[in-house]
Amino acid sequence: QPPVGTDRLAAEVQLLMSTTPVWDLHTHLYPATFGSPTCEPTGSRDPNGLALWGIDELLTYHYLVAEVFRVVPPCELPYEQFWKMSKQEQADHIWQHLFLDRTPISEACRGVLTTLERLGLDPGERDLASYRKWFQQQSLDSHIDRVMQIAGISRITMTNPVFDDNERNRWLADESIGDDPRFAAVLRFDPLLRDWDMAGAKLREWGYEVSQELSAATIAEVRRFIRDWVSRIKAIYCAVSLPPGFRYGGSDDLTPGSTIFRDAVLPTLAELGLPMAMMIGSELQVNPSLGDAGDTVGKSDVQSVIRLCHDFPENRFLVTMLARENQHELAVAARKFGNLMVFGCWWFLNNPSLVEEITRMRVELLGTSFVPQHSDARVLEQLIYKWEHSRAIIAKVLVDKYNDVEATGWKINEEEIRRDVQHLLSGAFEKFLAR
Ligand code: RAT
Ligand code: ZN
Repeated sequence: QPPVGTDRLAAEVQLLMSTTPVWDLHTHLYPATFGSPTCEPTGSRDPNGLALWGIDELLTYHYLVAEVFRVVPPCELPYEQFWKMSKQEQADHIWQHLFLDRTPISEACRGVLTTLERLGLDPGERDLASYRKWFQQQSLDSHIDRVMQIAGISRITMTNPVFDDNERNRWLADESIGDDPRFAAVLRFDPLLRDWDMAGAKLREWGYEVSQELSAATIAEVRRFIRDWVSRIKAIYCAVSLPPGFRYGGSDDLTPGSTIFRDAVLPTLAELGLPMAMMIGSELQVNPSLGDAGDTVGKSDVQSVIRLCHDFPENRFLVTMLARENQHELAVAARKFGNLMVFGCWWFLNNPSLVEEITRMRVELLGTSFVPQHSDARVLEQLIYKWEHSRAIIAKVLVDKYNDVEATGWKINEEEIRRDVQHLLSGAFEKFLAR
């Protein structure tokens, strides 16, 4: 293969980056079998359904809820009043104040516009009624195919919180609910590590013989619970989100969360050969009136991650952190431990300036041995903008890095670019899973 020149190199990278399929390793999306609160053309609708899609869901995304309360403060529209409004009224309110009365330049606002445009609608028309009409004509199942095709997604990884009654009951009622090959399941069990009092009580209710004290018998039952659910949902990994204050102090750490992690969760996952994902740094509900939008970020402890990677060489850890301040230390930790896979620019970091800074730094420290991004999409069509925006930045960083290398006389051919892009967008994750 002939080496590619600088302009061709940029064009080649951009093309491959925008056409290579992505395996999205963390979303909050679901197949149609989980029901949807958005009305189908058939008229069917599940008010508690978990599969979110459509323009009203896009506009009421919690990132935009937080933004609208900055411009229409609660003294003008009390929180309770907003939450009492119908989804469509909330969407109208957000459209009016964030898109019409102001210029929609925040990343979450811009995302809605990119999404509309890629779906073939014209954001320039600013015609919410016509967008609604278009969405009303789509049926979810085939719309999923279309969105995945536009966004270039090969597989969507769900988040399946087993302590959520709505979700758990759906799995119990229908064993095949997760069988859609476009989606992969992930067992999420935050309360096990964050709130043992609550989690223990629930496990007892569900027929596991656990006591509040973490006796050997209790640990064995927690292991059984994890095994049962991993197998029921066919989880490809297990996951928790942890607060900035999360600490793992090694074998002497007897706090309930650490004991369960060390004695129940990690040995079970090692036995099952599944990675453990830790998303660290979300301080929950600092403003509960905002609902899902009420969480914030705090600085976390990378040393605890290092201790876990060191003490559990048989386990694999997928880790992302929410604070910008933790990113460098986490990337350095990944240089020390092959069982640590750094992934994504999570939530408040998923903004172009930060994605660029973080991706650049990670490439400089880790080459291509990390997973640059996940979407965290909660509403199906967000896959489109989250991936389009991120792919453009990852491409930009790669072009710069390739140019630096080519300046030495080392030439990079198209096959090698293809290999790197494929690795960044799906291969690194796939290989880590299969290890
Ligand atoms: O990004 C988000 O939408 C957050 O609300 C959380 O869901 C976070 O990503 C998580 O998985 O806990
Ligand atoms: Zn998430």
